[in-house]
Amino acid sequence: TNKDYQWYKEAKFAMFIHWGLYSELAGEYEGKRYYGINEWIMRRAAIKTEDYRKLADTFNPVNFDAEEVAQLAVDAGMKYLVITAKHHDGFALFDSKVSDYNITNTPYKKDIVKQLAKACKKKGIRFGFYYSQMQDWNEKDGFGNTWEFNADEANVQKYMEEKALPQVKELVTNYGDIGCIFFDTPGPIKHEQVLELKALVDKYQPDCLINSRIGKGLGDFKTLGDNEIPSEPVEGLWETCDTHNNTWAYSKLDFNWKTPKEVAHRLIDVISKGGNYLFNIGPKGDGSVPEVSAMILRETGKWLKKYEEA
Ligand code: FUL
Repeated sequence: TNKDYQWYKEAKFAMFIHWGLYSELAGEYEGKRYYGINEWIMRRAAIKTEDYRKLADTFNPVNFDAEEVAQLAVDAGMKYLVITAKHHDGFALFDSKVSDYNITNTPYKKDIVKQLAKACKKKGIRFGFYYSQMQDWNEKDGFGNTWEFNADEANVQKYMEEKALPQVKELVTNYGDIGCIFFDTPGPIKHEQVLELKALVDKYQPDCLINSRIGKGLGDFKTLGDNEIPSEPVEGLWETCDTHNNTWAYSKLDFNWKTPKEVAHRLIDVISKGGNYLFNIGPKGDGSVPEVSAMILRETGKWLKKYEEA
């Protein structure tokens, strides 16, 4: 890449945040428990769009404090933060004119992406977002909702033109400098579709770094597999995304936390092989960061400080 990537090379440690309507369900739907990745609960429980959308009527994360979250990242020694602006469920955590399926149409109303972008700027760390460019289970033309829509009839190009591209445009034009974008699950994306998406980002944010999950090998840096730590050094710019238990989004059923020592160990492992470590937390439906996640981050930060002083 010929973009300014020096900051990314030096960053080493970053915060990933998976947060959305699924956080409200926290691993349980209609009395049934779904262990494992909770951000996939809509698919795993085959919830119809009409029913899943009802979660927006009660989503009211009054305990969310953007500055506190950004401060937590700073305290841990992290240099950038990436939040799920729109995950596979299709719900936008930002004020979108493109689709009314967004945070402003919840009791909470306030733009979460805007608050976090501002808080990161204030605290001196870079801001980035996650955007699911192909999978959108809320749209019949999006990719992935096979339990309700007929995949053969989906017009993914239409979905790209009417939702993904215009929403990404909103994200790269309304929120100041975007350090990086984490696209995900490109699936059946076509070469031309990747080029169009990339051109859009490059036009408005020429230095914004795009990850490899945009598809077709066209990213500026490589995101390895989920929770993957390579056994050997990797060439070029890359990151490992890693979560602190067995889910990215909050689940009340998951207590399989990594200890601060394990997190520090994984961080060092990744850094020593030349990568960045994007460590994930999942705020609860009410917006608060689970106490254990906060503890892990603070303890890891303390450990790093000691190491720097030595
Ligand atoms: C995956 C997604 O499908 C997961 O839900 C999560 O967002 C992870 C980081 O990427 O492929």
